[in-house]
Amino acid sequence: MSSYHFPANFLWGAATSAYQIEGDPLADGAGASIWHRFAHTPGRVANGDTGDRACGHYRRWAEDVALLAELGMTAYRFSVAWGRVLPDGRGAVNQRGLDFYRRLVDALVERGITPMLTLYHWDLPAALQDRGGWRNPDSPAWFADYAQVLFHALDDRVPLWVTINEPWVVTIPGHVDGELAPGLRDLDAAPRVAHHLLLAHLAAVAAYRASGRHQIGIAVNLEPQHPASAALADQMAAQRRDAFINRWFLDLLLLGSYPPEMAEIFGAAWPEEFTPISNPPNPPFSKGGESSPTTDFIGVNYYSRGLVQAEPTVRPLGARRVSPAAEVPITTMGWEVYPAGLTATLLWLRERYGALPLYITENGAAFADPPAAHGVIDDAQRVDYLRSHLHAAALALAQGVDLRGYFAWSLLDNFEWAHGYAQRFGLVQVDPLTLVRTPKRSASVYRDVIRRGGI
Ligand code: IFM
Repeated sequence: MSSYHFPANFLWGAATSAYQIEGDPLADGAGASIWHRFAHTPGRVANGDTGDRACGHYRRWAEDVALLAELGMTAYRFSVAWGRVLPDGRGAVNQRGLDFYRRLVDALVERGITPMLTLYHWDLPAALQDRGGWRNPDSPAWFADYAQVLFHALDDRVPLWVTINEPWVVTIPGHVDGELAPGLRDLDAAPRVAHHLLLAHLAAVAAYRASGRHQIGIAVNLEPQHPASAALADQMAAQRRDAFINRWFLDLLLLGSYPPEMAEIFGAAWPEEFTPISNPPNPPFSKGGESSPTTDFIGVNYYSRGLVQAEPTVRPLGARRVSPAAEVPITTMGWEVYPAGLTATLLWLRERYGALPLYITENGAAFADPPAAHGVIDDAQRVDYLRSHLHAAALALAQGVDLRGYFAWSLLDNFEWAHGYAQRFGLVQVDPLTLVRTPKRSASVYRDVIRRGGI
């Protein structure tokens, strides 16, 4: 394919999340989140970095909206910090926190930029963690109550809602590996944490169906899993990892039961009653449809593929992801640049779950950018990554996949969780001292793609 025109109403955007960019996490009466607590615990985040300042977006939001407009973006995906709106996670609304998001949404709409609002991008209010967090069976109801505050305040201007970002990451790095907040190592809790996240999504969708006027979906991290060798053990490991990462959440939402591999993966820790789901009672899950009662769209966060090797000592999967061969391009996160996996993922989603609308809600790469030369940060590797993945998306569109938008991760260099500020995903550089924003060459390449509506 030498050139391709995307559909006229295709959304072109960039994505961010609250804790990663906002800074001032306790301003104006906000309650602390688990990420605030985690980052302030010595040894949890590289270099002792925290989100206290981040990109200063909480004060510079108007400048960032102007930047989105200058780059020609037609959409912007951001998340709301639950604790700004409900400092204790439940109960009284903090009007000043809510007003911050009202102003942001108003400014986006004024500029003709479609807001896509993520309700939960990992920053649970610490007060709820003190009640067990996502391990607590009440957590879906907490989430639905919080979601309704936002629906009520913003649904007239926000047409696209995402409930939860990457429930797998919340569950495994957050509750099993201890790498991300809340930093637990509680393997036995993982199936229930995941289940509560799914019930939280369903509860928010049910609330939205009662009052909302637009579209609501979920964003999942997906990557094809390939065996590292032809050995049968590696092939079986890749299949288990496919269930674990790609199918755990979507099978339940769209097919009505967990993948059979889950019981094998978790062994005694897998609750018997989870297969099939009993709550909600028998919703009309239907494979092959263009709509689903459980989600209006699927948000795809795609970065790379997994190369999988059997490794019985790694719990719970009995497998690990291995590094790609030395000659393939990799990012500074150690992730292989593998655009073909994006096309494959989009086609796989349609094949397995039906023709639901899809958005690429995150796609991007961390590289060590060169210093500016003659005023230009020539992030050539990110430019290649962007181009090749847009091409991969176009290949899926050309095969009839209902892909409706692309959100680059990320608008700004930001707080990359346990890596602190060391990993840079931005189309726009943020000077760590002055917070001055400088668009990189990838930003101008993206602007040209948007202007042309194609590649
Ligand atoms: O920065 C994260 C984001 O918060 C969730 N998806 C993956 C990105 C890169 O690691």
